[in-house]
Amino acid sequence: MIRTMKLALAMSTLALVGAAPAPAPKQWQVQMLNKGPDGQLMVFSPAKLAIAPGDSVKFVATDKGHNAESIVGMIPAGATPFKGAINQEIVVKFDRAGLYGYKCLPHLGLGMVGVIQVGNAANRAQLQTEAAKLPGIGKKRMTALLAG
Ligand SMILES: [Cu+2]
Repeated sequence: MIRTMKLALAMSTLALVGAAPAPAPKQWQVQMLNKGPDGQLMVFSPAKLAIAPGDSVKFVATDKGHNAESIVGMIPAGATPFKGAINQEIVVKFDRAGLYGYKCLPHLGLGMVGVIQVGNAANRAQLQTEAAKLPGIGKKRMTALLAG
């Protein structure tokens, strides 16, 4: 009888551990800068960020004259595009897994691009194809960000 009760207690303890909730969603920050910590001009910092599905990212208008918007063809299938206005801080919630390529509209050709990886990177090949179509330094930096 006592042995049975001990077993039942052990099993209920295991059930509690198994039911532990997923970690709470996080809010990350990406700064929009005229000059990055490494001296590069017109950057998102960090330019590459890995987060979990359900997390959100705040694009902070640290310097003026920038925005953050997803690039057509560079988000996972079924994901919602996002577009902030110039000088506007936006918070974007990422529910769908995959890679998201984004840009600052005025400075795309100067290389102001970034990548958010939400969970897996299953759509990497598609983004690499699209990156090759970007102008100027945007193409160069995006290709490097997607290299793995
Ligand atoms: Cu910009």
